[in-house]
Amino acid sequence: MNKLEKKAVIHESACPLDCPDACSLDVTVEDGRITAIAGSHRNPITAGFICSKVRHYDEHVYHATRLLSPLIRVPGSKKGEAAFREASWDEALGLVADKLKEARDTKGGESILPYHYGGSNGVLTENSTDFLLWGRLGATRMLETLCAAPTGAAASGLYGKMLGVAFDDFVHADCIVVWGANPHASHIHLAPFLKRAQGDGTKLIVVDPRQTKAAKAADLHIALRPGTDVALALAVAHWLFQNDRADRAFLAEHATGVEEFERRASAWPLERAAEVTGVPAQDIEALARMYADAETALVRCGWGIERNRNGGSGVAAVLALPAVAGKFGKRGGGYTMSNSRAFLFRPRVAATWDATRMIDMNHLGRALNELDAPSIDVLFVYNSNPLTTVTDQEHIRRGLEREDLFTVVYDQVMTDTAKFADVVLPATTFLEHHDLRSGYGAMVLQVAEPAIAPVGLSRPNYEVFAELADRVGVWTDEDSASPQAMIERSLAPEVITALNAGDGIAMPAKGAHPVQFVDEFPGTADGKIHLVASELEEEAPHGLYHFTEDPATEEFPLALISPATERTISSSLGEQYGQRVPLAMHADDARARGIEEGTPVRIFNDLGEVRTVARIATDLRPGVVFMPKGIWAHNTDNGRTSNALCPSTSADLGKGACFNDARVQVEAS
Ligand SMILES: Nc1nc2c(c(=O)[nH]1)N[C@H]1C(S)=C(S)[C@@H](COP(=O)(O)OP(=O)(O)OC[C@H]3O[C@@H](n4cnc5c(=O)[nH]c(N)nc54)[C@H](O)[C@@H]3O)O[C@H]1N2
Ligand SMILES: Nc1nc2c(c(=O)[nH]1)N[C@H]1C(S)=C(S)[C@@H](COP(=O)(O)OP(=O)(O)OC[C@H]3O[C@@H](n4cnc5c(=O)[nH]c(N)nc54)[C@H](O)[C@@H]3O)O[C@H]1N2
Ligand code: SF4
Ligand SMILES: [Mo]
Repeated sequence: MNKLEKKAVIHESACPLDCPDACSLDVTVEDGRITAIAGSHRNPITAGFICSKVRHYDEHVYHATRLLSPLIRVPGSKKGEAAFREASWDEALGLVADKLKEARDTKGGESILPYHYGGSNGVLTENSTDFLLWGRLGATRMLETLCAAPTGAAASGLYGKMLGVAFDDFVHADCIVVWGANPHASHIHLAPFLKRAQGDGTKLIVVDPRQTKAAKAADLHIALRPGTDVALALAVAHWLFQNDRADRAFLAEHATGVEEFERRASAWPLERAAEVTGVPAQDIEALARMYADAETALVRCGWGIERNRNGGSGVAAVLALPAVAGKFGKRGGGYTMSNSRAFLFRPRVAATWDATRMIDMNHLGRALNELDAPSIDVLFVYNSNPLTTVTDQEHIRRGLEREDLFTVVYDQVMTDTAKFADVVLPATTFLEHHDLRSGYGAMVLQVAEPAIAPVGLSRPNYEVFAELADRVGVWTDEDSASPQAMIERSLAPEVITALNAGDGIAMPAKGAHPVQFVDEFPGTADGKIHLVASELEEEAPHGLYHFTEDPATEEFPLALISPATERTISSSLGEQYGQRVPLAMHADDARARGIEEGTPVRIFNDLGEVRTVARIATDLRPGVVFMPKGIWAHNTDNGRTSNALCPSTSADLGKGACFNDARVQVEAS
């Protein structure tokens, strides 16, 4: 070790985790080891602070469950038991390459299923050499439906995905509606701006079945039943039209489908909406009035709206409100949702992989157990932990237990899914490899270079997929796995120039503070807002803005919701939290079942059961129970998690997963 390496060195980095904020980081390295991670000011939104998850990310990097070498399942051991022996990369990749070639040559490339999501990954570690390999093997493709599919469809249909209001422009609004979002857990850098705005007199409204931190601080909390946002938003729209608070001049100039939208909204007088949403009619009216009265009003539309049968229509109805009320055209007015379109990436290799069959990632259980012609014989999981994060968990577990399925899991730590693998491959973390990441809240693009050498024998995705491509004979001399070449392939030359000028960080060419309808307009073909977009109308099984009743039955009356918490990012970092996670429920629901704080409970429906203890919650409405997303087998008494109870049904748009449509019964056990 030379002297330089012994000194503390601060490396600039960027957080690539699945979080809207895209923080810029200062990573302190001493003797080749990370000793501190702090927020920097390079991305202004970071403002020098970061979440505790990433402040302690070194605990993930050096965790006891960190994968340090390739592993091969011990012959005769049961899948799921995690009985492995260490292997060299050469042996492990040799085995994987043989299985891939055998599958392609005997049953065709479609018998291979790459399962990936890329929640914690940028341009270089997802959709780069991996897609080149899968495309050339002709593997089965995967429709991405776990997250943001309904919001994406609705935003594209209505606005052609217009960029939203920047977090630091929230202070210019007089009224902010946080609708189905949980800033204090899921995008913490919005929270200080909400607080500042409230300090300056801005009214805050929160629409959420739970009393989140934002809801506690709000002037009005609308604790609606999950899955009823479409009814609530249409009732608000109807009230605006009826009370002459709609901006008809704006609509005439900038929107299509106005008459039809008004007609559909008119089906939702306050009383009907009150019945469906479980929110008193006067509260719905108060929401409409506060929103209409505000000179500058802003909707922060989150992902909590989409994860149910009515999710697409719910998001569309919420996004229609600023158009109906004429709230665009002022700094801090309009809406914000995902800003992932702030940077346009060039079509990557994915564009050339378009002929093979596609399966819905939310139907992994079905794909592994029931698909034929051909069946899935090789499953390659990376950038994802599906046994934990995907619905219909028992079905997936049965698939993973198949002795005739060859499963590869490529991850940083020994996840629940990895325990079922035949071959486990060790991946680097973002502090050990190159990546390029754009935020989806903050409008910023950042290069992240390695701060430390790979831990153990771990290797970055772009190298491993390139080597596999070579081993199966589909790598060519024109291909490159060098970070620089991959960046050049992904970005337009002017973006690369901006990145170089900014020393690894770039803002959108138009700036990071767009005012909607002043310097940012709908990206639809005619530049207008399509309130009843024909493609959405065609896609939604019962038409856009249709309300499908609650799936609760007498047998399974309670709505189980499973949104994010501050401790983990989806299931990432869950290896650090081994504690039992309780089921939160309202005192009335508990009392009716003879359950008290700490009572062991069985939560069940037709799909499965979870055993843990009850926690009596004061932040839930009766009829709604809560167990977070991303918890691991070690967090419950029977190794099953919320997704064991979530159906693999689809939302009305984008085929989005319906995590919050789980309906369950709970009993003391
Ligand atoms: N700490 C942390 N941050 C994260 C993540 C994480 O796991 N942990 N995940 C990241 C990812 S992948 C995503 S997609 C985003 C998600 O970020 P958010 O948009 O905040 O989404 P969720 O946490 O799914 O849900 C937000 C809120 O919606 C409420 N909700 C549930 N059902 C309904 C409903 O039917 N209607 C309404 N109006 N509200 C409802 C929930 O109670 C929750 O408080 O956050 C990202 N940031
Ligand atoms: N019940 C319920 N379930 C949900 C949700 C919900 O609301 N409720 N929300 C859903 C949402 S919004 C999302 S986005 C999904 C996310 O679900 P997943 O896509 O499964 O995301 P993570 O759980 O973060 O898992 C990512 C895995 O990739 C690994 N990884 C990270 N970087 C790399 C890398 O460079 N290389 C390799 N090989 N591996 C890497 C991490 O260690 C981690 O194990 O979960 C969904 N699941
Ligand atoms: S997870 Fe989000 S808040 Fe935490 S450091 Fe990363 S970008 Fe920032
Ligand atoms: Mo997500």
